[in-house]
Order: sequence, then structure tokens, then C-alpha cells
Amino acid sequence: KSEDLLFSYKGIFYPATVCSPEQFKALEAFEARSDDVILAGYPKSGTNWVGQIITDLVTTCAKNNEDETNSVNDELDEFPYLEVGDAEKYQRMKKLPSRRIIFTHLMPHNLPESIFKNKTKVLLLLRNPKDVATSYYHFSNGLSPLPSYETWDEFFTAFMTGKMPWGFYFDYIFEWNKHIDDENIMTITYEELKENRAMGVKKIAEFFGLSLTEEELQDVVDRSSFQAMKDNSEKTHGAFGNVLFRKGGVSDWKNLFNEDQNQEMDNKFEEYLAVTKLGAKLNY
Ligand code: PPS
Repeated sequence: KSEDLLFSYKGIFYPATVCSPEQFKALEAFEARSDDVILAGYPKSGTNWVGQIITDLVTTCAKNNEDETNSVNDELDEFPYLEVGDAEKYQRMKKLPSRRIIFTHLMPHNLPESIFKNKTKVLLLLRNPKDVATSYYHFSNGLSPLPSYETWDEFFTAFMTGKMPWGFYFDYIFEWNKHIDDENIMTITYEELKENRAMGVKKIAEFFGLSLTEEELQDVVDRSSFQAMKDNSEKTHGAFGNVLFRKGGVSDWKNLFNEDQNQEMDNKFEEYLAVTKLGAKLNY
């Protein structure tokens, strides 16, 4: 049954095939380092995209400095999502050299406190909720550990009532908005990156203090086009790549939303986010 694929932890659903309550308990004691590189974003906001950019920037920098290694997945063949794995994952992560690269879909109050205490830098990735819902719907019905939905309408109801893995989109943004003035947090939007990838890549490199030559930066930009990543996806993501690299565009929601659903989401935006700083950054 579809719902059996999920479990609830602190009031939020997660996919049981990739996370567990034991591991969430273990996560509380995770010690973030001040030089960890963290990418936070609600599912389907472009995590794999920005994740590749970050990984590419960090690895290029490490090579230049002749550092031995850097990323969580390279060293221990570990899935880079903080909350995905087993309860022993955090012990293994202790052994990793800096700089560790960490992705997460968790809301800030469910992240280990050490991230905020140690002022670890967090890049918060935002994407328009209509495109997030569209992407999430197709992903859930593809090859994924998530429940599938008979119809778009059924999915839309689940999305709008927060019955989604990793929680309610509007709560996610609302909770992160509480951290908008933290010095260790910077935001980037899917849409701004889509409009000008070169500028986005530069902004990300500067935020994490990664210095690369113009040529190296351009290589990172070239390697992170949708087409380049899709072409390489068999290697990077296996069969899963076909589902993940779907359209990679802006406004595909127009092919799914009816007028009522559009209005309902606009109302939700008004209710939760219209007056928040993060709301102003969303391309709404
Ligand atoms: S996940 O499973 O939650 O981690 O998914 P996530 O990686 O956050 O989001 C997947 C969407 O990001 C799109 N994507 C890209 N867009 C533009 N350029 C590049 N290079 C790129 N790589 C991934 C991907 O296609 C998903 O969006 P949709 O709208 O479904 O195509």
C-alpha cells in the first residue's frame, strides 16, 4: 500500500525505504563543522543540480590545493543527503576530511543544532511552489521510493495539505524564513540560476569561499547545463537519472494546474509567505 512507504517522525512524513526513526535520533548528535558545505532545499527544488555545482566547485578547489579529498559520497560512497542512510552514518562521517559536502531536505528545526551553533554555511535553494509540485508529482509516479498517485488532483490535495515526504512546502519556507537574517545563510533560486547560470555559480563559489579561475568557473557552468547533466545521468544516477532529469525548466506547472488549483496555491502563498522575506525571493 502506498502509505506504507512512509513513516512519520516529529509530525513529518519520510520515505521508509531510505530513512528511519533510529537514524533521526542519531542525527541529533551530529557534529557539524564550520567548514562543512551544506545545501538545503525542499524536494524537487533542484538539489541535484546545485549539488553538482557545489561538488564540482569544491573538488576543483581541492585539486588545486592538493587536498586529498572532500566529498561525503566520494570518500565513503555515502549518499550525500544528511537524512538518508542508516544510524551509523554519522559515525562514519566523523572520519571524513574537510570539506564535507552535505545535502538536506530537512526543515531547520529538524536539523542538528550544531549546524547553527557552529555557523556552518548553508545555501538555501528555493523554487517556485507550482513547479516544485509539478516536478514532485512526476517524480512520485516515476522510479522513486515515494508513494504514487492515480491522478494529478489526488497529488495536488496531498501537496496542499502537507501530506508529503519531508513535509508541507509552505511550512518549509516559513520555517527557513526564521533564519533569513543568519549570517551563515545565503539563498539562491532555481529561476535565477536558470536565467544566468554563470552568475549563480560565481555567487555560490564566493559564498563558500572557493576560489577558482575564470576558466575553471566556466567549466563548472558548462558541466551543469540540463543537457550535460542529463547526458551524464546514466553514469551519475543510473536508471534513476531518467526520472530525475525530466524537463529542467520553468513554468511547466501550466500544463497541470487548473484555474481553481492555481487560485488555491496563490491563496496559500498569501496566507503563509506573502509578507515574509523568503516569500519575496520566491519567483511568485
Ligand atoms: S530531489 O529528488 O528532491 O533531490 O530532486 P531535485 O534534484 O531537488 O529536483 C529535481 C528537479 O531539478 C531539475 N534539474 C535541473 N534543472 C535545470 N538544470 C539542471 N542542470 C538540472 N538538473 C536537475 C530536474 O529536471 C527536476 O525538475 P523537473 O521540473 O522535474 O524537470
